[in-house]
Amino acid sequence: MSRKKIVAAAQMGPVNRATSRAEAVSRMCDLMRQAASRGAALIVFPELALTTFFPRWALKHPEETGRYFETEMPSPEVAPLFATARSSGIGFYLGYAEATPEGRYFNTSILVDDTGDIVGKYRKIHLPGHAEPEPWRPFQHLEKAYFEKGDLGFPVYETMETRIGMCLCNDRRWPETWRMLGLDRAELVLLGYNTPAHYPPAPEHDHLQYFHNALSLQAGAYQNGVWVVATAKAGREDGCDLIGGSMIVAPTGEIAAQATTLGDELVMAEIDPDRCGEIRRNIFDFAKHRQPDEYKRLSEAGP
Ligand code: CDT
Repeated sequence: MSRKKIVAAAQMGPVNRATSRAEAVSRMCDLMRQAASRGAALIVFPELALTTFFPRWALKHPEETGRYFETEMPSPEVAPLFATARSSGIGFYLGYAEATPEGRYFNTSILVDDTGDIVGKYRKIHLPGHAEPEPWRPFQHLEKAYFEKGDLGFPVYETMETRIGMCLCNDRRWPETWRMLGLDRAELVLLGYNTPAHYPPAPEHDHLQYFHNALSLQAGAYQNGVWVVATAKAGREDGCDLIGGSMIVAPTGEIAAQATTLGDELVMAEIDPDRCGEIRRNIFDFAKHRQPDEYKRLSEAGP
């Protein structure tokens, strides 16, 4: 039986500090309804989709950052997203800031199936930026201050007839992320991102931000034979420009669909999980061609 399905990247324009969660969720429900009406089975929202990208400010943690974290999922404000998913019969990926009952803080994504049940969770492992405020920067990137490194590894979930893995933003730049998911036979990798157009430590690379996004996604897809749905929060958010470029990538590394704006926009394509075999039975047949004995340094501390 065919496992083909239509998937959607729900790119979002800015969610400013002054934007309420209810407004953000209402925009997300609109995107979800539109995607479902166009036949989508699964929709992918950005990293930290419910709020502004608050690590760009030096705030007292958790006193001032607390308002950006979710202590329950779904909260009453986020519940309409689950209700819309259930009534539309569409699954979703959502990135948000998670505060646990024990007072731990993670940059998290969840996978919700087409009946509205949470079936998977990922906590971001590659936290970029810095742990202390750096006043010389035009904006901060304090993920290392506000979040703990994820403690769930790189799980792959079998749901909606597909093996689905997740990651978040900076994770996509690391080949280890993709290989961990590939080794666990993921067929579809979902990810959300917030990528500033300006990178203060190396501004000479600013013009490469879209290229490096596509390069990472296409290489990760091809080298592991997986489909990818990658979704940006884009545009000028609280004065900081975020790249767009949300896309769906095939296991061959080809871009199947791509955003053309910096606002709320659906990027959709039909995917066939069975096509992963085109790569995995051939050039990247891991069982036949990988040489793990030669890769031992990969699990040691570097450089
Ligand atoms: N959110 C996130 O991980 N953003 C980073 C920005 C560059 S590192 C400061 C990214 O890899 O896109």
